[in-house]
Amino acid sequence: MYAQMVKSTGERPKTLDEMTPEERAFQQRVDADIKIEPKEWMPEGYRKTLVRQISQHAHSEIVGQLPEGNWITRAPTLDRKAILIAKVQDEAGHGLYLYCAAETLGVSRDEMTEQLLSGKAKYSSIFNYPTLTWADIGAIGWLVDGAAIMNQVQLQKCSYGPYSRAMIRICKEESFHQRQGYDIMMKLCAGTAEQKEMAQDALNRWWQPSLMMFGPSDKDSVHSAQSMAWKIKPMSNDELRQKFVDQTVPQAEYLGLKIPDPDLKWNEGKKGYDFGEIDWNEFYEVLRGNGPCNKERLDARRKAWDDGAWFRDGLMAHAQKAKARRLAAE
Ligand code: BYC
Repeated sequence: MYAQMVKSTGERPKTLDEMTPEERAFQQRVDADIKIEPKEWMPEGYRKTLVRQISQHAHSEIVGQLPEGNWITRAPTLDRKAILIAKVQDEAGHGLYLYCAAETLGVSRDEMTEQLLSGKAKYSSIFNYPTLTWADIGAIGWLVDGAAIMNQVQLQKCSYGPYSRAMIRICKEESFHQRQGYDIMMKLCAGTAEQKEMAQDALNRWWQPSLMMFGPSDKDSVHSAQSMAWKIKPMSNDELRQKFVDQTVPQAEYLGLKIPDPDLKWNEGKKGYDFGEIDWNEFYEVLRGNGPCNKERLDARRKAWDDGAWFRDGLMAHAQKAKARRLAAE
């Protein structure tokens, strides 16, 4: 019941020869980096892929408020509390821009919510892990927002106009989020031995789940080939993961923390780091609904939806009365 059950149905992209004239004209626009806008003709598969990815992205922003929201009342200072409230609020805003971008493709907000709450739609695996200490809030900002930006900077170039434009603002806010996380880690690492240990423990627990955010390895990715052909995804999962590792290792060194990977090694030939195999079994278990917090996260979202029913009903009733008054006055 708590599994994220959208069925993957990846297919090989069509060659230009196999395309209909409409599909070929569409692909040529994409290849020429002309943005696709809501009212234009698009292949049904392109529309469905975007609805899947954008709605899952939106759900991730909304569910992603929960692990950090959990620390708002326990943030160590008034400043930290104010910053964390602002960050969590930003995530809600990101969810809203993204739901709006998905709505331009003909899916309603209610349908997307139903898919999340019934477990049919996925959200990022990362949000099924618990936030055990204050250092986890630092690690989320540094690593989770860091990984998110790495992916989202590329998505600014996405071929679909509304998604690509939503990403521009989101990326600006995410970079503030990443800095606030790194700032927490810097403070902890310059503090007592216990505080530094807490920072190391958070890194130990969040490192692998952060790498999993980029999705399965390219050889196992179902959608990458088609999504890259349509320029929905400008870079592959493994390419982005590599960029993230290369960016993050020096940041960990600056903090005096050790990345929990015995196989991590600089590779002069590729001018990047080699790193150990990811525990894909754990990744797929989390996707199947068996992560440490899957049940808790979906229960929280269902409760929020049910608790808000009176408010949605009130808004609808008010809108209907206002409309009736307007019609009567005409
Ligand atoms: N978790 O063929 P693949 C944030 C699924 S939130 C769960 O490679 P694709 C923040 C994938 O959906 C930012 N599921 O797929 C918020 C597919 O299943 P379906 C979140 C995953 O789509 C609050 C199947 O595995 N960012 O920043 O080509 C606080 C096969 O994968 C995951 C986004 O959502 C995963 N990690 O590539 C702090 C970015 N990975 O749908 C921070 C937008 C894969 O067929 N999304 N799956 O059932 C994307 O860029 C792409 O969808 C992905 C996956 C790279 C994630």
